[in-house]
Amino acid sequence: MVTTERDRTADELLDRRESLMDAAIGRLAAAAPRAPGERGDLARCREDIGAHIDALSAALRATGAEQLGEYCAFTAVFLEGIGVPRSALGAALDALSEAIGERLAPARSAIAQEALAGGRRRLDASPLVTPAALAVIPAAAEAPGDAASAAEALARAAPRVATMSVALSYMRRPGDALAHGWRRARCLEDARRHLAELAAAVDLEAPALFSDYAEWAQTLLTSFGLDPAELVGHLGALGDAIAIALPEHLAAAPRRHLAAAIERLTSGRVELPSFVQPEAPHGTLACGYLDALLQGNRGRALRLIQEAVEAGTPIKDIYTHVFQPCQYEIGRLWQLHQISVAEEHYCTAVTQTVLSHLYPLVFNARRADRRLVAASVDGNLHEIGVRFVADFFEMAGWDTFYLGASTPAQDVIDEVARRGADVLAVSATLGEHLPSVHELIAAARDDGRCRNVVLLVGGQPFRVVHDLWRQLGADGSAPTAEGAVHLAQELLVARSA
Ligand code: B12
Repeated sequence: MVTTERDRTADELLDRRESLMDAAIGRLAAAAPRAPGERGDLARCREDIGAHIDALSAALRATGAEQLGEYCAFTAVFLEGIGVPRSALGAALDALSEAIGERLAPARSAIAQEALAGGRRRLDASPLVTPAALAVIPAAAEAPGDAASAAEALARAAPRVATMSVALSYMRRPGDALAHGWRRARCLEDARRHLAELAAAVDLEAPALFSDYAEWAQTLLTSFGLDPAELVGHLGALGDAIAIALPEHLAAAPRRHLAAAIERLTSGRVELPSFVQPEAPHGTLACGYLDALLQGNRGRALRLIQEAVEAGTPIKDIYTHVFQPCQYEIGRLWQLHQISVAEEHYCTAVTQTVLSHLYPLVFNARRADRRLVAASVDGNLHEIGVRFVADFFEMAGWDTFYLGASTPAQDVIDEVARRGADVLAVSATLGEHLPSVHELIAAARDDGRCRNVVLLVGGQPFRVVHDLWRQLGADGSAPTAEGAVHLAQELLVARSA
């Protein structure tokens, strides 16, 4: 690859980043002693100048002034959203240009200053960022138009769509940008997460998956005090950004999924009732156990379960009616911002310990001469659901090999072959785990050693869309561990008939 003078200038800008930031901020402070912009925050402004240098350097390597113009437009929208006038960004870019003139050799400073001036001119356009204005901006990365599917196009365009959607949202609801302040970078992260979940749902043509995710996100965000209209607005902006970034035939499906999610969010208040109810089967025990967890009293939690077992409560009932609803409730309380991540970790760890105390009872069933390998798919850190599945098979007399969280596909397959498993149980929790499930199932199908193995999938997404397993190429799914055992037995009988 040929290194041009533009590339060398781009390198030098990064090498001299710190000194350029100092020089530019010095000029700004001298011009307006109290504050550049109206933030009175020189340190923050210095960081912004660092970001401008990075953008300029990237633009010199890639598409040039147009890319920098897009960066300037988005930055101006962000800054206006938090009360910093566009003129302040212009002043910062001018100060940077002067600093470049002062610190770089003339030939290179001319290259950098010319590119900067091109981007800077974009600030004079009005309005700065609208769908129409964005439409004429060439795609920064690979054009997604030749993508094989809407999901692939969405994945490729995701970084650009995320930025565009946040800029549009803030432009339409500047009050949000103001309220978010410097936490607005979180909004970009959220947009990327929305897009990953959207791509997974689009890939499987399962709008319910994305609507379910949107409902979850709405509850989470509003528990942090955000206005419910904010997510609705952001999903709308995502749809508009997708309409701009993707050709019409590829934009249609994601836009339909977004419309369905918006419809769900706006058709009534999203309620999230407790998973632990005293009137439910074993509800009193579940309430007591949850209380012990939340009080940080693991001795009492363990005693309650041991007493229930001694009084004859079936182990399976304790799994189904105590541990599972309590784990879901812990998740709900975290989602509603009522307990911390640390409290969630504590409660989960206690339940794992209590589960281990029940193992003498779990492992004493009559043997069935069947073998199960059970694992959470690569990337899935949730291990208790699939542990339940393994334990229910164990209680049915199977020899079980429970591999735990996030297991790489090839290792799972090798283990299935090594153990001579009759059934493989794979667990996913988030929509974004589904591509890995797909890959694992496809790899198992391709491996001659797994030819006779029954492939089951399960976990939260499969509880939302009941026939999702078909699209992923599995043999079946069940919403519960108990159901998984019955299904496996049925499928094995059908196979041997
Ligand atoms: C504990 C927990 C964690 C722990 C897990 C630790 C561990 N050692 O397992 C940690 C901290 C790692 C974690 C991380 C995250 N978590 Co979490 N987590 C939970 C929590 C509170 C409990 C999970 C659990 O134990 N469930 C109990 C089991 C028994 O239920 P289950 O998994 O549904 O399994 C049953 C069935 O689904 C089925 N089943 C399961 N697998 C299989 C397989 C087969 C083959 C079959 C047939 C059936 C089957 O049978 C099981 C038994 O009946 C849940 C709450 C919830 N609702 O589950 C949130 C929850 C799942 N987590 C959530 C989130 C958002 C996250 C994070 C993204 C948070 C973050 N920002 O980092 C990360 C993602 C990590 C990742 N990459 O996977 C959300 C997901 C929301 C969503 N729809 O997107 C939830 C729902 C919390 C909430 N209410 O907001 N989490």
